[in-house]
Amino acid sequence: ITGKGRLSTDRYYTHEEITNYIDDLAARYPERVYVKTVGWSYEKRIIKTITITNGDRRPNKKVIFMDGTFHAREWISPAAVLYVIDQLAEQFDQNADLLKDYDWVILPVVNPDGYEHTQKGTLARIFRKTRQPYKYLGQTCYGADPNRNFDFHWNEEGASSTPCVDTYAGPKPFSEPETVVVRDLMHSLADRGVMYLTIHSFGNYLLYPWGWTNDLPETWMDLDEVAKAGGDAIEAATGTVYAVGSSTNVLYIAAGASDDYAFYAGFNISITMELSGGGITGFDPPASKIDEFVTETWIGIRAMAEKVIEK
Ligand code: ING
Ligand code: ZN
Repeated sequence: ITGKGRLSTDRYYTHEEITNYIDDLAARYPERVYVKTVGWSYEKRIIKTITITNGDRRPNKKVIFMDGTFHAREWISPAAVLYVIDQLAEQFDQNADLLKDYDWVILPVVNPDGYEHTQKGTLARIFRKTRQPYKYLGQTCYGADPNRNFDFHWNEEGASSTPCVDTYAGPKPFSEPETVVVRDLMHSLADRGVMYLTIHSFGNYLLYPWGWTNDLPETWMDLDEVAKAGGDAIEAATGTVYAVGSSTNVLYIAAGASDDYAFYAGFNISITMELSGGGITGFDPPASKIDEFVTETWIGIRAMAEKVIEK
């Protein structure tokens, strides 16, 4: 069902299907939905954003920026991001409050090379990083961790300098074309940007800065209030419990992540959401679970957006 018609939540989409899906939405709702090419991956796959508006064409509206698929194996991430797109674009009448003063800029697949790679078999299925090759001790290892590659306290904590490790920070900050794309988007949106959401899996966490230090930002209570609104809404609706807190305090220390960078760049609310897991590895919920997981994710995202909008 590539292209035409409603999103299917009974299977995972390829990068090409995701691209076709958002292109098709833009064609069907030209007054409210735009797709823009924002760059190319290392292997020259196209990277696009979809912007969803209410069509009033008011300039300089506030912005909620969301992305997915930083990590190749976290397949529920693009599925959840597509569901948010579906709700905002197709179920517009029920969600008009979320678009009145805000445009949503959404990048469903940050790391298309990695995502495509994970569709090439059982071993490839658990691959995390980008696909730029790096030589190390006579062998070639692929990719840097895009969520350790941002230039904010880069490689200081919770990242590796060894190319063959899953949390390889890269040879320098922004060594990966994919993170450059996200960085440039963040800076272009920062003056209008109110909330940054990045969708990972798994573990049911709502994480906020800092990831690079144990210290909390001065405005941590604002971050906590928004993240808790998301967690509370999900628990009330489904019983799933999300742990809420700073990345370092709730999960582990990690410098160079996108949420720290977005917060530093001017997004006052910046949250990493780790969705529900499934399958043997946790990264592989069966297709029969997609609908349940993306629906609960949307409940949380909607509640966080409402909290930001009411503030
Ligand atoms: N988890 C995130 C990671 O990149 C994270 C958790 C986010 C840590 C932000 C620090 C800052 O390790 C997954 N599953 O990728
Ligand atoms: Zn991740």
